[in-house]
Amino acid sequence: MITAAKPVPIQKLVEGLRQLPESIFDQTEPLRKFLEDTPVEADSLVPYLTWDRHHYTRNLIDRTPLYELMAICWEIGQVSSVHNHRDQNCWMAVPVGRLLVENFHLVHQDLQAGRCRLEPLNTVEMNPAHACAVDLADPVHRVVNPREFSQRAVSLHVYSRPFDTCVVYSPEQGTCGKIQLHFNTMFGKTAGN
Ligand code: 2CO
Ligand code: FE2
Repeated sequence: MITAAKPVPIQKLVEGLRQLPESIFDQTEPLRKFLEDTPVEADSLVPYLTWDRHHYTRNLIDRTPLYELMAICWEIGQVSSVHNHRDQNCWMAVPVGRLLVENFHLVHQDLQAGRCRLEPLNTVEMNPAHACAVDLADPVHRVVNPREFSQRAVSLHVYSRPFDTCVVYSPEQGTCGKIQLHFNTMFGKTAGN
């Protein structure tokens, strides 16, 4: 019989991440499996949850030189831009609700000229039983909380190493540009960035 792992408080996940050897963060599957095998109790995330009806919120939970861990809160119908992760590894788990990751293949990019060409690749669902990793071969994606899922969602993101800018793309317009990323809260307190 397959039994789902018992959810743990977020602090347990942080302790676990801090104990992992640095080399784990250079691969994708071991940490994806670790996140799937270490589901997080929704109640323990309450200090990190903020909601904004205009945009998903980014809430930093832990950061070391090696990785950052954040909770992202998605109202019904919210989507991210299509974007990259600056060549960093990324893993996402969804302790609350369900989300879709839409992946794109970047056919061409000229950041100086602000031009790009993208093709849709595939769509993957993330939920409490399924964590995912961004594929470094095709790292451009957007996250969607579809209106028809009819519920808020919370995702946990591990980025290694931390990054605070990314490139956003418009597949329709064929344009791209670099943006700065901000936190709504850091370590449970309103962020002043
Ligand atoms: N990468 C986006 C961010 O950090 C969230 S979309 O999922 O990776 O704001
Ligand atoms: Fe992302």
